[in-house]
Amino acid sequence: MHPSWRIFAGIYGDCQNGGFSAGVESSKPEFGLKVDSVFGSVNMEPTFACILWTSFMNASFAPAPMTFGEVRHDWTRAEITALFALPFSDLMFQAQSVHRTYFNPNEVQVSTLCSIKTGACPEDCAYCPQSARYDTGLEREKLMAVEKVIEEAKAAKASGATRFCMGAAWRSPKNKDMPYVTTMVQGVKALGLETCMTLGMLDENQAQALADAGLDYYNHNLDTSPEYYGEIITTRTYQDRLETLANVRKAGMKVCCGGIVGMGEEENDRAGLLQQLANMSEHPESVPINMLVKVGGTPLENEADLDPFDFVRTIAVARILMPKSHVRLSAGREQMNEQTQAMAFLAGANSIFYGEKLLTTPNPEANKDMQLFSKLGIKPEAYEVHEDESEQEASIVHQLQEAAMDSLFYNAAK
Ligand code: SAM
Ligand code: DTB
Ligand code: SF4
Repeated sequence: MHPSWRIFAGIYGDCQNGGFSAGVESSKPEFGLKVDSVFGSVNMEPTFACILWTSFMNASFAPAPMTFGEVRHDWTRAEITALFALPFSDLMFQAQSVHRTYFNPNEVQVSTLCSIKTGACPEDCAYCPQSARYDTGLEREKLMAVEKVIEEAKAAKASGATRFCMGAAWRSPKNKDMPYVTTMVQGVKALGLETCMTLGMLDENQAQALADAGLDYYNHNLDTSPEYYGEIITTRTYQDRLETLANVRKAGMKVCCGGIVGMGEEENDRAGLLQQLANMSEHPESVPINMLVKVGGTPLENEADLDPFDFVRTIAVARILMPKSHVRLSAGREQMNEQTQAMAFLAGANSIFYGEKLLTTPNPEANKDMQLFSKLGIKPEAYEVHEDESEQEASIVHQLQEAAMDSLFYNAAK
């Protein structure tokens, strides 16, 4: 047969003439369709034939309807591994679809970090420049004075941040530290900023004290998969971390929890970390995905670079698994080019740390970030209005409406 001939077997519908036929057809595009043999045909009212034909086509040939953005807590490792294994474009398409279900894709939440207590940490986290066990050349500092923290928060607000994250190099806060940190929370909150702290492990009372002071978010990362965890930290367990997270939830604060990639782990470990996060009974509201910042003197200083595509894949899978969470393109941006960061936003990242320093290592300069936002048409996400503030706003709107009505009546009376 001439190669341009095509053969089909099946059922043919003809809406115009109200008929169906079953059979084999062969076609040659240049000459139009030619039905070679018809096994049987039915004739009916054209509109009915059309409805029947459309339903048949939808049922048989339309791709299964995809549901994007279902919030689940029962992800299996195999499902997550399968997402990681998707062709890059398919993964990005799914992540984008989920992202657009819940978020404006052109808005990114902006947080600023402040190290309120630097260095000399007793823990042995292999990635961390602040561990007292590694000689990283970092100067240790005492707990920052409350007034100084408030000054830093004011500067962060002035430069456009909406959340102020205070971090301390502690295994856990001492009870004598609590009055200072709770005063910091109150002071920063009074500026109209969202507050976040990361102080290490918390017991129930400490979590409650922070919640009572008005702390919005507590950051405590799982860092990696349960299987790989022991390669990175030995001084506290995975279970310790889960308990702190449970105490944070119980106290009513929002959870900021994520991890680090590029620590020599395998893709299965990245899947394992995301599985732990996604199967929590409530997803963390904020999920920081950090690219390891390799710091001289730490055990991971010579770790091989993670391929940027694998980093972006991790963001995309996090977005699919936790559709309503803010996924943060966290540490490591200083070492990333603009194109990788743009891909991370395309993959569903919608939060960053903004300002020239993370806790102790460099972050891109503010104006560089603003240029990137402008090139990509991204706007900083506005700080969500809280209930009491929305009441205030509603009352302002009401007053404005009343004023408008008054002037109408005034004019009418003239
Ligand atoms: N000491 C507290 C704790 O560990 O919970 C709070 C501060 S600690 C620096 C907060 C998080 O920063 C860590 O859990 C880790 O995920 C991240 N981090 C620390 N050093 C990092 C590095 N070199 N690269 C990327 N992320 C890092
Ligand atoms: C998080 O996940 N990343 C931030 C924040 N939570 C506290 C810290 C990144 C620290 C990077 C290394 C440093 O600057 O010391
Ligand atoms: Fe200490 Fe936190 Fe660094 Fe671990 S990550 S060494 S707990 S400051």
